[in-house]
Amino acid sequence: MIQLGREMMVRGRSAAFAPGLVVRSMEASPLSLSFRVANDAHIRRAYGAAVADEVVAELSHRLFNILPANCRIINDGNGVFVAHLHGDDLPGGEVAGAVLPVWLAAYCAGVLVDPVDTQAGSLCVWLSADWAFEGREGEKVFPFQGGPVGEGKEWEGFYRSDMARAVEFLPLLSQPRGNLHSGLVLYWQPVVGGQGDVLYHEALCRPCGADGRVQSPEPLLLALERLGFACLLDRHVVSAVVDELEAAPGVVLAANVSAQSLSCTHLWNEVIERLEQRPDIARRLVWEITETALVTDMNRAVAFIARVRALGCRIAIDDFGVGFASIRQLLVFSPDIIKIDRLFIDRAVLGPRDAAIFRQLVELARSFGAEVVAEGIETRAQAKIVEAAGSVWQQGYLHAMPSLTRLWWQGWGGAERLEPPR
Ligand code: G
Ligand code: MN
Repeated sequence: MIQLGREMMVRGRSAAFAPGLVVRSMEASPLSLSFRVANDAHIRRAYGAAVADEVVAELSHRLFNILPANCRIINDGNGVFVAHLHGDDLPGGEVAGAVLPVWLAAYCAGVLVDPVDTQAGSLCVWLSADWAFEGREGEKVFPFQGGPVGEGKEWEGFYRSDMARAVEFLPLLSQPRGNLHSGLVLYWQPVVGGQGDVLYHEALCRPCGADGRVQSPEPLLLALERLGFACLLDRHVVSAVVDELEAAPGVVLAANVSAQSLSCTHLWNEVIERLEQRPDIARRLVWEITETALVTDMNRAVAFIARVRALGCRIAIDDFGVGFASIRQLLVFSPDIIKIDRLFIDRAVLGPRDAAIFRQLVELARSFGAEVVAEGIETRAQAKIVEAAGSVWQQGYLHAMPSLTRLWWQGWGGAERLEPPR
């Protein structure tokens, strides 16, 4: 039996929700905080209803323990629970409007990196929230960016294995950045020009296990994207890159960000604030947008890009030509830099037809007024084809392997190369 020091209100699934609680009729409360387990349907499908109910019960208790003593928490079923708060010490309407979204977003992000223990093992839970103050509805906070529950029997197994990865990795992100145990190390690889000049250095994250072994990032990144959880990793990397920019005046650095993460507006508050305070750093930061996942909320993504651009940041479209990086995306995002996926230079050396396709892609990218980068240059023959296309930047093993060494500390590519944003 769950022991609680205070009264809680229960409705609907009350018996399973929290046995032993007092059930009373509701009166109107001035402030209500409504939480939704955004991946409730996913958990229900992959682990069963009992586990999904356990998640709601555990999260309600966590919330109950930090809210004022007179709060009441109602289980609305289907992963929704609502905290009702009374009392004279509640913030006024204006204060609530300013403070609550920030607090709620931080709380929901904190829950995601603090897995919930259930009979099926630990699970990472995406909480979305909204609030109402004296009948006035507040905004939705921490909207979910993941896809719907998949079809087919195999989906459950895939979801469980993605979840196992997230449970192992996401808690590491609550460690301070720069801490070796934060689960990630950054490798660096420059984007170079014909004269050995550097456009910028790209940060490439590599997960680092408890044994200290560095792994390929791809399985983890794809698992987090499928779960809809990629934005936490992306925020961690961007923050770490901003740390580097702060430490090295003059250098231009890039971080990879999944297009999925751009719609997570509240999560970026802290990063945006830092960039607002340091325009000199914002101007030296490139956001490389990768599109291995479909953008679920294009309007939010476009608004976010406009916002970071207004701060002076540059936008690059990564892996152009594959995945969801479409020509429409170029029109919408109008990037400062377009990186042509390595697939095309790999093929370009095979024959004149593929070489022509590569050249045409370069022309297309140029017509958007962007700097063009050819990715994955491994051989002299490939570099020659790129050079023939004229003023195209290059990145790849031929020029520099991704490395832990910060080449700009040794004076390579220390200068600001990029023009101020248009
Ligand atoms: O999606 P994005 O282009 O940012 O991915 C970069 C990845 O490609 C990194 O993991 C990096 O290690 C790898 N990479 C960098 N240069 C080369 C290259 O010349 N050839 C190949 N095959 N991979 C590369
Ligand atoms: Mn990239």
